[in-house]
Amino acid sequence: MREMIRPRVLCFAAAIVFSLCTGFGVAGEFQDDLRARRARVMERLGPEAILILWSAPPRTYSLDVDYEYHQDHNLYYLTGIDQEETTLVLMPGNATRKEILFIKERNPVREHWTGHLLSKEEAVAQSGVEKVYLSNQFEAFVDAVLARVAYDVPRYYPSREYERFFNAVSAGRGRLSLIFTPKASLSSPLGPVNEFAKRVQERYPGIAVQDASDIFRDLRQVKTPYERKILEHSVEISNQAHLAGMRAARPGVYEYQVKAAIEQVYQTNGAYGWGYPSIVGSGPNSTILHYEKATRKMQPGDLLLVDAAANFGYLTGDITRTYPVSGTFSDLQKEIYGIVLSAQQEAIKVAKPGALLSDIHGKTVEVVKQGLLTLGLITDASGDQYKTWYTNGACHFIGMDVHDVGDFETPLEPGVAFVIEPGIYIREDGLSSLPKNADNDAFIEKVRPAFEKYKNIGIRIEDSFLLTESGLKRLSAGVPRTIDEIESFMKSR
Ligand SMILES: [Mn+2]
Repeated sequence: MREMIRPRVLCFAAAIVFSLCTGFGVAGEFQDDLRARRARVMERLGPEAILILWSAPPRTYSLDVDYEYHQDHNLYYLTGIDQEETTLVLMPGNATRKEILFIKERNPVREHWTGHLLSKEEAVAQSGVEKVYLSNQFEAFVDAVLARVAYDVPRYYPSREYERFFNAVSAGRGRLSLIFTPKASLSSPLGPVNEFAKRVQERYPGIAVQDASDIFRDLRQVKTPYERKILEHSVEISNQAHLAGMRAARPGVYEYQVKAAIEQVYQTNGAYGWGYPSIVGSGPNSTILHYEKATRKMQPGDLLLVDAAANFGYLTGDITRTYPVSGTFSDLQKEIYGIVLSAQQEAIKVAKPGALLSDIHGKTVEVVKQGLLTLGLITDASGDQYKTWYTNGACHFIGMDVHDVGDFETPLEPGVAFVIEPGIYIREDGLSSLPKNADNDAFIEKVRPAFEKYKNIGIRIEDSFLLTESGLKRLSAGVPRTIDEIESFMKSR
């Protein structure tokens, strides 16, 4: 027995010594995860590639004021550093320097104005990357290694540091991996990454340039245990924010006051802010999918559609609730609400390992079609008439981006986070905006009575889910969702 225990005790002791020596104590869980993420990226890259990832540029708000800085998500995913002018290089074939970070040089005068910049030691501690250079060394580094010249290695001292990559380049197998920005059109200017790729191809035609987007798409689609924990916490903040919004909403109050109540909860709970601009739309505004103005005064009898979530630790959920500002649903509102809710509830049953997001969406469509037919808002459930009123897709991944990267063709597995968000929007111009033709004329004539009854009702119900080894977890379950839950919450507030 004793023989079996001893190795575990040793490992434990070694772990303590390691964390004491390297300074990765309490904060080490994130750094361990970052290291594991980089290792998985390097495995996909292979030893003959070099990956370069740049930080997001600061963006001007106006004149000399910038928007709050927000890091590029792929760079943050691998470094945990949210400082501008940061570049990560991965060279999986290197002997020791497989991970290299470039950071902005410290400058006391500048730091007096705009705050602390990371020292090399702090960058090491924050990212777990052990080789750190200054950003003004990046040009020289890249020029050297692409030309097969060892960088920062004593000149007359034989080094095998970069040998694997250099040999690959000599043999015409060297690859440069970048994340390309999608091209808007042929005439739009190339982004900086594409410009960089073009210059490399001109100067080093032997190095193939490849897009690394798929690697990040695949890895980010399956959340690590650490990410799951942060995402759950992020959604919990959003849940509290939705409750605050429900408490603030009433006739005579402006939409922006509800928005303020929601976003205050983000700030007081240590979130960076919103994961996407809050949508707070009352009355007819509830039928606008991405209504962001929030300027209307709410009227008795209005429904309020709130689609909002916090960004905590660079992870965001996505939650929508639609509720009556006076506290009780009208009968007509209940009819539409009931359809959307049962569409979501039926779809949840489909959300199992092995399913595709399109299967879940398909289930919502089935239920919505039947409901719209029953209410007289469509005349034929076999075709696409429902798309007049159900205009959004029910599912997308969530994570660092609210519409997160991920492959829709990959079956669901534990670690995948996504939303189910069916909606019905009876918007004022829903019929008049249909293309003019005989079919539509007949359709409009038949559904007009129902349209007049339900117009200006917009309802979306959206929850954030995490598929785990023990089943599906509705992370936003803390926000009232059924008609009873909502009405009793509004009564008790
Ligand atoms: Mn959504």
